[in-house]
Amino acid sequence: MIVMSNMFRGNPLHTDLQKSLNTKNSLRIDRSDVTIGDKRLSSSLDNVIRDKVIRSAKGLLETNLDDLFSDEEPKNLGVSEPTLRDGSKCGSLTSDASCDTDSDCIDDASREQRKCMGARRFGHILRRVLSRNVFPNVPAAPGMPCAGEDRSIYRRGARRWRKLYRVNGHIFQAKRFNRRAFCAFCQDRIWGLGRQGFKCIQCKLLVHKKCHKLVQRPCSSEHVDPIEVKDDANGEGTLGRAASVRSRAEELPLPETPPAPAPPSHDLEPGSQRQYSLEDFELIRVIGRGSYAKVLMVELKRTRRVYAMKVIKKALVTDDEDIDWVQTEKHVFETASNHPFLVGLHSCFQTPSRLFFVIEFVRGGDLMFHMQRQRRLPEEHARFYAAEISLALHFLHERGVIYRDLKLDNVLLDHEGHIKLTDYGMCKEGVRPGDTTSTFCGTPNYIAPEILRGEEYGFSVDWWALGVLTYEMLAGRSPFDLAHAADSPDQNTEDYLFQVILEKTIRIPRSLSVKAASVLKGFLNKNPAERLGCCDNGFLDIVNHPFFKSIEWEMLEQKQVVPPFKPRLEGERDLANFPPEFTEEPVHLTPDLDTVIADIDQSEFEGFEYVNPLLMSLEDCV
Ligand code: C58
Repeated sequence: MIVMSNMFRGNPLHTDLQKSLNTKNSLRIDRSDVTIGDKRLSSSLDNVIRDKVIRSAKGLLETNLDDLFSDEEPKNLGVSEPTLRDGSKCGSLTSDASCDTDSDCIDDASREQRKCMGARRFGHILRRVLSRNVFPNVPAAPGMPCAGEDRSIYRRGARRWRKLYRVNGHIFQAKRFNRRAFCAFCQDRIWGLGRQGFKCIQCKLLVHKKCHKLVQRPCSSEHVDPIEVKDDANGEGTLGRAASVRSRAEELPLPETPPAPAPPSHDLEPGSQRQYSLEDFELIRVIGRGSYAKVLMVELKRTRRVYAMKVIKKALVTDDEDIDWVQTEKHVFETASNHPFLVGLHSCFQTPSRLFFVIEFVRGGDLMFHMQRQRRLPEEHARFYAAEISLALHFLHERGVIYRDLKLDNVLLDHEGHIKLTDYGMCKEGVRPGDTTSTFCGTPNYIAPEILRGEEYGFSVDWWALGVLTYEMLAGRSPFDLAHAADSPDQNTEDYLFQVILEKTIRIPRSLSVKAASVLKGFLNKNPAERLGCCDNGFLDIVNHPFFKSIEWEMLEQKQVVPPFKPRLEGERDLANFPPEFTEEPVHLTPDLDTVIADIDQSEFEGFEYVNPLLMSLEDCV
């Protein structure tokens, strides 16, 4: 199944720019059932790409992640000057949204008629500290826990979603191996990333996923020393994996033992932790849509504070791998918390048909919206955004996460003009330096050549995407601009775009400085081994690149550098910076259908509920 968020936005004022910046469908291919939107991949890509894509897709399963929250306290620091030159209000935009289900779909005509959102009043009370980070305390350094932060909360629940498979008395659980491990059945190494092997939770026997049903040796229920040895320098595989064939016939999901009781919270009396539910929120607007998710702007009724709410239909995530990505999303929220340039999570809850992530709200809109109004950015501005994004990416990479969906729409601006990345739904976690993965996913315009070539890839794909995004900021169009191909049906396809990404020499506009041209060439090197940020010195090569010479990286990470542009926000609920294309989309959620719910195994989602305890205690104070 390939998943994609067809989110086209078009601003009639800048149609060419729009066309050029667009091509923004996030896609993911799981297993061999490959379609892009309503197109079968086989008819959409040439054979070579198709075969590679399918090979990649068969290999590994996905994980995903998602969003966070934010806040909107007007901070009177007197730091940023408004620099918006264009005072015009937003125009109508088009969206080619591929709906998560038909019931939530809106038709093309109504999409095209979307207008600007009106201004609304924010009824929040927010503390200064929260406008910086997710938690009310400032961590010693980005990524460090805040005082009183209980990190185990992120893992609660997520663990319980693992399925168990019973064979011959063994109870196998899919597992990711950090060390070299060998299959007790076929003796071969258990290769690859992701949950490539199974481990019996009783006797600890390790086997390939593909071998687990063939295991003859019964489970002794006694601990058998697993064949697991320390990794060595050459530990990474160059051989392809055999496609693991999955059959559900003998898989018996078992109830798992309940998780250990949560350690006491520092902020609350035990048992006083409140859960949220849909009734606690007023749904204000649809603000975004992806293949798996719809994103709403909501207000917590009790505090009148505003959040982004990512809504996922359970029916879309009911197989193992998809559940994995929901887990990954939660894990990445954990990783992302306390980093100034990544959105944070407020809470999670569910209804019979849906999962809800309540995310800190970042109210300055996204870079796509700002680019649509500015056409192209001065180098100084692009440098600032590229540098903050680099810090966010580097932070994720250091923690084993490939972001995989960097694009203008996912770069949000807070009220001061600092960036925050949102949508962890495409992330891959558990990646060590030198590790690679092979899932075909991303947003077409930003997909790195190594993904298209079906190669194994690592963090390099994020630096490529940063190259594409920086090019867009500086040139006002995509480096793979298909605007001129618009009238030729052959050239207006995803296949053609992929061919261009793979083969076309990227032309840098002459108007750009030598340093800007050099940084773009560095990031947009089609060979990941030579790409800026991917060589021996890694991130240091970016830090030391002449284009970033004026950046004071430490100050930047502390949010001590004044952003070049401050979103103009009239009131606390000013929506003028938001993309208008969803304005007329009904904000309600369709009623749960018994027939749909009957097919959902609710046990898969046990433990999804979560409340960020520090945020909640904060709410209690206000
Ligand atoms: C913004 N591109 S996660 C709208 N879309 C989204 N906004 C936010 N998170 C997400 N504060 C999305 C999407 C996700 C996955 C599916 C695709 C869309 C978000 C998170 C936190 C604000 C937004 C544009 C926008 C930015 C700000 C306000 C309104 C719209």
